[in-house]
Amino acid sequence: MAVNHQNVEELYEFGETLGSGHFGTVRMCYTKTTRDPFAAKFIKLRKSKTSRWGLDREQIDREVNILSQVQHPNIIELHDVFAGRTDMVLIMELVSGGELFDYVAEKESLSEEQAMEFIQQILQALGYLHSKSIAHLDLKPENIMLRDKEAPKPHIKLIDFGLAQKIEPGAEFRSLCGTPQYIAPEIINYEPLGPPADMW
Ligand code: PIT
Repeated sequence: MAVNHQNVEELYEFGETLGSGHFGTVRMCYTKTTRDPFAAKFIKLRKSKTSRWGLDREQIDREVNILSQVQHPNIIELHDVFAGRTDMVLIMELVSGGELFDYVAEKESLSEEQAMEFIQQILQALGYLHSKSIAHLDLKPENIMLRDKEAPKPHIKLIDFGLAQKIEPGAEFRSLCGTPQYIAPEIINYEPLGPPADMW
């Protein structure tokens, strides 16, 4: 996907904050012309090699590259990318049902039927990513969104490809990344990683 160097505010209007994390902030946004709704992820660029804040341009480019290679009903769609001097803005498909994490936490129990529905969709997304030699490497309930939580069978969308890697078979990739509660043993042991690290 070609990176846009125009000022993002000329084309989009921004609304409420949908979420924020280590990466920056996700805000509701609309195209100025047609009022089509999207979600905008603002990522601060690291000002200097020694700064503890922000991300390197290469890191963001890797995320954008991976997102541009994937098109699947259970994976968030990247719509547009803007690069400014201090920020990058990823314009993404809007999903407004919140995190699977909150959905499960709010319910007293999840039926086996519902758990099956969710797992099936998650595995479909992972099967697709892995068929392209892409490992997500940060799979967790916070990174699994619902398109509409009121739907009888909510539709799942994987998000956050900030740690995702294309790891061709035979290539050696090691990293100490992920979220402590969910990290696969081979990551902890600093062993070669691949798509199986997503299955832990
Ligand atoms: C939404 C609504 C929302 C969060 C997101 C999208 C986030 C998406 C996302 C984040 C990433 C990434 C790809 C997509 O690589 O509350 O529609 O870090």
